[in-house]
Amino acid sequence: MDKEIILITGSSGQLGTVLAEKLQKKYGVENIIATDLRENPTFNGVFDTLDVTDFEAIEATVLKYKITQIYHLAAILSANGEKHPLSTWDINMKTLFNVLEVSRIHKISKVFFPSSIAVFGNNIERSNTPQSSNLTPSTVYGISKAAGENWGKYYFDKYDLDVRSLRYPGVIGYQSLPGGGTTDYAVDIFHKAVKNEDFECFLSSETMLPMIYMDDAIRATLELMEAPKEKITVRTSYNISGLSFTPNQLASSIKEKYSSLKINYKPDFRQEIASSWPMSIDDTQARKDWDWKPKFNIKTLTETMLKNLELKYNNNLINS
Ligand code: AKB
Repeated sequence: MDKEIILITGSSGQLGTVLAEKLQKKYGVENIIATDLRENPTFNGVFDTLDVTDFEAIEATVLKYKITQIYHLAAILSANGEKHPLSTWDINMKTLFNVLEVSRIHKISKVFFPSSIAVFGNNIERSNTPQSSNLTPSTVYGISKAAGENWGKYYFDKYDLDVRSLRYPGVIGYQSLPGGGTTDYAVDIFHKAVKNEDFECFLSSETMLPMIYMDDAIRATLELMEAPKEKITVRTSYNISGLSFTPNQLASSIKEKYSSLKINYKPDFRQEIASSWPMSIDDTQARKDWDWKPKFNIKTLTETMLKNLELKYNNNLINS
């Protein structure tokens, strides 16, 4: 196997933090080039600041390190994106075009582009939402992801650039915090429980959404990226499913250990976004093409989150 040198954009984000570490273990610390807009002094490994909206900057990074693969994670998420719709579109699309173009010009072997359940909007079957649903996203973030999926396919069809993509549900992990998404409540609630603080939920108690535990999300990403090219039949983006729950169901699961946890439901603008998203996802195609199967259910997810956050807070590894 040729040596892979992997560039990650947005590496300080929720997924990037964990993915960078997993890729370092797999390919060697020196072969993972983590980048983000801002310095990350605590990052263990090779890190450069990089503004992905700047084509010359990303091209210089690709040439400097002789990059062979790119995981393009930098993006503005659903809830934050609604505060500045036009600049969200500009940033999400400009960064993607720069990554696709630099990959085409410099013959990058594989590109990973994260899509999201946000590509779905009203007019879908909300239960077991099929892979081939109509995409009528309700947020600028969702529109940028739906467009991005199609641009990925275009670069594959037209230039044979091997772009692969997953439609992530809400990702839940203890290692990092999400920023500006509609599913963020499902991480925040764990931090509040472990700190013995009350939790105010910005979604209503019965809002069912698809979620995935971090280990499953990372494993899905690596399994997709490692699958033989001929097995990838979806060149827009694969539906993947982890589990689905409501805030009420998650709270009950946490209360098995933290029985005094108090939750106040105060839906805000994010409720409308969540109500337009699927409640659960049909990921048959991912299962068929590259053997996808999630491992975590609500019980194992809750236990793992609580155990690891307790360790972190007790060792003062997180600011309380
Ligand atoms: C968000 O809530 O915006 C993200 C997502 C589902 O893509 N977590």
